Amino acid sequence: MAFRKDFLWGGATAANQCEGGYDEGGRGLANVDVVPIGKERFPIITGKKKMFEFDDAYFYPAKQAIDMYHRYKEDIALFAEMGFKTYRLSLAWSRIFPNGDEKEPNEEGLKFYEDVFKECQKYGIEPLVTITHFDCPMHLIKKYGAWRSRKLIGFYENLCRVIFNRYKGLVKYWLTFNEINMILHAPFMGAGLVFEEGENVEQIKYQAAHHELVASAIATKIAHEVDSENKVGCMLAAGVNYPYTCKPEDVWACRKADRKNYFFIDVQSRGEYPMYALKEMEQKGIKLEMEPSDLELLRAHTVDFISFSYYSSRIATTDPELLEQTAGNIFASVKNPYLTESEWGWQIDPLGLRTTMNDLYDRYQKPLFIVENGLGAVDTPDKNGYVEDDYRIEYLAQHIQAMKDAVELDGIDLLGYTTWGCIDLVSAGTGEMNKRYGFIYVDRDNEGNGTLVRSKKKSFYWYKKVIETNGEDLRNE
Ligand code: P53
Repeated sequence: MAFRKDFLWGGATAANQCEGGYDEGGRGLANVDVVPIGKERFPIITGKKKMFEFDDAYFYPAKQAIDMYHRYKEDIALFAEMGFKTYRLSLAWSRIFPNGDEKEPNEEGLKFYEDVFKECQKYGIEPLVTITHFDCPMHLIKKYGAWRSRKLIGFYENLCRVIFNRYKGLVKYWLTFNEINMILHAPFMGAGLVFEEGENVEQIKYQAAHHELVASAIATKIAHEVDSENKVGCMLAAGVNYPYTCKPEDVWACRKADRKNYFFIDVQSRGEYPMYALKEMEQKGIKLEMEPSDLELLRAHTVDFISFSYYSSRIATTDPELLEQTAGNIFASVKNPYLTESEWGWQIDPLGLRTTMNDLYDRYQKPLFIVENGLGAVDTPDKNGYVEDDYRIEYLAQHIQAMKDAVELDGIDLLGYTTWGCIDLVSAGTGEMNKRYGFIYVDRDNEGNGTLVRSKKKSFYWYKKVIETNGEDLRNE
């Protein structure tokens, strides 16, 4: 058998993409609420255009999302029916600290997640909790400039202290920051950063990243102190880079592109800034402000496991024409002529998952956890809400086969696998509802119309069987 007996099969969601209830239970506003669907979304999530309030001219899909705030019992029951061993979800920071800088937490917010975890416990589902999945309270953005400010470390620390104590015994798997490298690619969505004309954007991003890295180390420290059972992971938007050609310059560009991402995990897992990063910052004139204890904290409190999302491999090139074509994408994505792609142009590369896993395992020698993987596609339900999503089954089966190879043939220690958007939810990149990843269909469209009724897709029954056989039977009947 390829996978360990206690392999954690499941699915993943994020608070802002599924909960809705944005102004209920005393919740405060966050960056992830004020990002509309439409062509303004990209300049906003990348911090180029400021939007700090709702504007009636736009539609904000996160306000209601799929209303999981009110329907979580029904949804968790469906996850249990599929046999989930784990459910990855995130906390909305602004439910627990509506402004972010209060001394005392909001009891209603804390109670909400306690109820969710108890619901999971009822079915023997182990929660895997992302402490922040892109969200930052708006008040912290307006008053302190979000993660630009060192003060955020203290506010995040308060959040961690509260949740680790409150959920002791209910939760033991924690991720500190979702896709921590997203701060470089979508800095407003990822870390609440916006930039003024003429500012040194790189300096600000790396300083903010330093604050997150220190905050992550502190979180790890407290988690271990509060409960020795706690396991803390980092989380990377992963996807190995390939050189576009074997031209040495392309190979070098590829090495640099991988390092740009691995840099974060080098700090979180090895406990120190890698020399190549320090040198590059020096050359770019980036000067990090640090407190004397920072490096010691980073060294002493490294993560227990390495988690990551994987959707696709990437391509690195030095060809100016090709580079031109990729401007305006969150991740540069030159087309790989050997791969097919999704309806959103994301290239499909199961073997790339095995390569990525090997890269990470060679580099860190810590257990891996795949916490996001899946296919965003248009689904066409019949009148009962049933979707014949063979394309999704095929994508997932190929990726599970690749991870099986990585475990069985390469000897990688893999803790679990949670598919992204196990129930249809709002897309982070585009704000669309029609870009669906789920085993469970949700009746809602891009404009917010629909009954929100849930129904099972073909992949629901398929994934149930995959879990039942611990990944042995991947056939699509
Ligand atoms: P959507 C871009 C590239 C890689 C991962 O993405 C990304 C993104 C952001 O779009 O984010 C992760 O919804 C993220 C999830 C997100 C998921 O990938 O744009 O952790 O919040 O929904 C899929 O199709």
